[in-house]
Amino acid sequence: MKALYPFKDSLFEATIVESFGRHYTAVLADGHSLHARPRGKRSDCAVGDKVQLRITSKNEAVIEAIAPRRNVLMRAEEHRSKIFAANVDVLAYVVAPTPPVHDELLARACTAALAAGITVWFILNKADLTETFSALRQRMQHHAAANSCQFELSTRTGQGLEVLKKALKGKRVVFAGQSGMGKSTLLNALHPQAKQVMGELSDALSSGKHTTTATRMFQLAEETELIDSPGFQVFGIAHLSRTQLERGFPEFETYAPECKFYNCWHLDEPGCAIRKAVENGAINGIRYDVFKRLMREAAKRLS
Ligand SMILES: Nc1nc2c(ncn2[C@@H]2O[C@H](COP(=O)(O)OP(=O)(O)OP(=O)(O)O)[C@@H](O)[C@H]2O)c(=O)[nH]1
Ligand SMILES: [Mg+2]
Ligand SMILES: [Zn+2]
Repeated sequence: MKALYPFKDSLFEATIVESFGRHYTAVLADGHSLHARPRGKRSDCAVGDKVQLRITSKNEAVIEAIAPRRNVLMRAEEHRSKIFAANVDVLAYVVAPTPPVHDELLARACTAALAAGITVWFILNKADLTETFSALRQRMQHHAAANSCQFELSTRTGQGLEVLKKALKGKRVVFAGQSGMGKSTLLNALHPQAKQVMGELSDALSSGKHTTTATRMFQLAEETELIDSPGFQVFGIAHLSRTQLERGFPEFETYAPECKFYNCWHLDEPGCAIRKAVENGAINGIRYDVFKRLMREAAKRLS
């Protein structure tokens, strides 16, 4: 670090590797890490961002600028928004037989990713819970249209980890999902130096608290980066347009052109081909129910 101090007030390129509220950790090209804070009140910087830093003291820097992004994975409620990560290749949505999967939360997060052009994978963890795992597999089939790849594994037994590792090669992947699914445990299994704190399931569920509170990126290999993120209980998608929202339901695309009205919202309109596809089982009813809730929410916001 000493070597940098004489460069006080010079500008450096860096990557944000950790965020916790308005606190960030940034890493310079030579591997040095610094505590970085945004200039002014804004804190719209995220893990994965390339930034320009002004070094202010030995371990401190101010974020002067954020480089243009390829994409962002974010959520937005009415009055606040949160960027999980920037410039990512894949959202790996982690589920398990326990705690129970929340279908709407899953659909919301995947819709946000797909709308941003980010590929979605499903990670079905805790395969060692053999009695309940097949029910999970069945449930996840409903959402099959939203993902491009599905992995079954157990961080406890190590089953399936090698297959996932191969797929991760060369990608920047965000592990996200509800609390208690085993994201941090998986990160530790893939990257033993990660040392992410893991929670007791009972704690996570009864207190509503999340074990992981900061978003952190780990380098697995030269071009492979894994991001652990805090579990969530809400996932607002107020930032998405109607068209973006529809991108979260790619299985509708085949049928939508047959709707009677060109501008069909697929809600109560007569002659809706999506509703018909739900009735005859071609589109999953749970997914359609979630879609309706998201569309009604969007209709209120956009009207
Ligand atoms: N049976 C079983 N339990 C697992 C497995 N992986 C993780 N767990 C357990 O699941 C619990 C939650 O794990 P975490 O890794 O803290 O979960 P998380 O998704 O990071 O949770 P948050 O940080 O709160 O979002 C812990 O008690 C783990 O031991 C697995 O493969 N099998
Ligand atoms: Mg965690
Ligand atoms: Zn329609």
